[in-house]
Amino acid sequence: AVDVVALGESMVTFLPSRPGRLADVPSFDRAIGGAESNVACALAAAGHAVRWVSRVGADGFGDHLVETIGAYGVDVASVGRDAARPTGVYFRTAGDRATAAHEVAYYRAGSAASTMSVDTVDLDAVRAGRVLHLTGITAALSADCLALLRKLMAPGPDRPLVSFDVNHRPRLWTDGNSPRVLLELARGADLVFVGEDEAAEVWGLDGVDDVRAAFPGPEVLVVKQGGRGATVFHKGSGKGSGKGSGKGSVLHMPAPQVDVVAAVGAGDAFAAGFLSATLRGLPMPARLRHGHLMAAAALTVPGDLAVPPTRDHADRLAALDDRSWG
Ligand code: KDG
Repeated sequence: AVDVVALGESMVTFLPSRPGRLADVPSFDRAIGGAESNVACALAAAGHAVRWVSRVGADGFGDHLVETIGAYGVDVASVGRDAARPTGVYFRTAGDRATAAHEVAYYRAGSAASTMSVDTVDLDAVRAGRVLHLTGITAALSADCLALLRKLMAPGPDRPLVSFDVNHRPRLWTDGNSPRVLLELARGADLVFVGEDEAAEVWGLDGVDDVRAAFPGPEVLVVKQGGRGATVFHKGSGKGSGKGSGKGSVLHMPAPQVDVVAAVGAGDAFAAGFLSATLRGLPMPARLRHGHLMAAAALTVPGDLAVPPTRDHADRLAALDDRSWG
């Protein structure tokens, strides 16, 4: 049985060999990126049965993605190959240490993954897990990709629990539709991850209570607050959250303070830690702690995808007493 299916575009990522403007960086190191496969790899490393569904080109970069993600133990058998379109790639700078701002140059328009659709993707393979993890990035790739998300999220008996990370990528939204589309998609999910800053940027929402008011539907809503931690709103009716208590709850969990090397990928790692703990039926405080621990691992490496702590290691860290958690 598959625990989690993650669907989305992955790219070969080029990380700068030294800090500075994109215009000045002389060489780049190859790595991999892709929000959904980052989640899949971290979940597989934590011992879960995970499938990644996507499309890549019939090219060397496509081979590299499939082989690297497969080597994490992720099932890549449902990844389609497109002989006519390339695998997307992207370059980024190291970013400013103080502001974490970095430059990104995507080469992904017309990529193989942008042709994911209800016709090119095996819908049964996508719906086969207990959880289906999706993000707002896919909604921005093409009209076909958006239609695919809508189909997968449509209520029905074969819909798995849908986990949705808003993942607003302003550079991908050139049509001004992101506030409307991302709101619609996030409202339809069972479990939503969103950054407090992101919610302010996309919808002008101010603070965690405003965010909850905008998303009354999802059973579990996680608002990530950067170095300040995260707040989870839980309706407690059962679906998507392990055992239902029948009572709503709100819980804030501070994050461990780390020296940030690169913030990219931390949100994906957080989602993986939270989902892993959810699948294991751990209580809400432990879900948040596992999210923070995975995020800390990603924050402290240059690439998008960190080597996460093992499950045992994460359990030991999550069990540290409350004072260590700030
Ligand atoms: O969340 C990290 C991702 O943003 C990164 O790995 C690349 O998928 C990516 C994107 O679309 O920006």
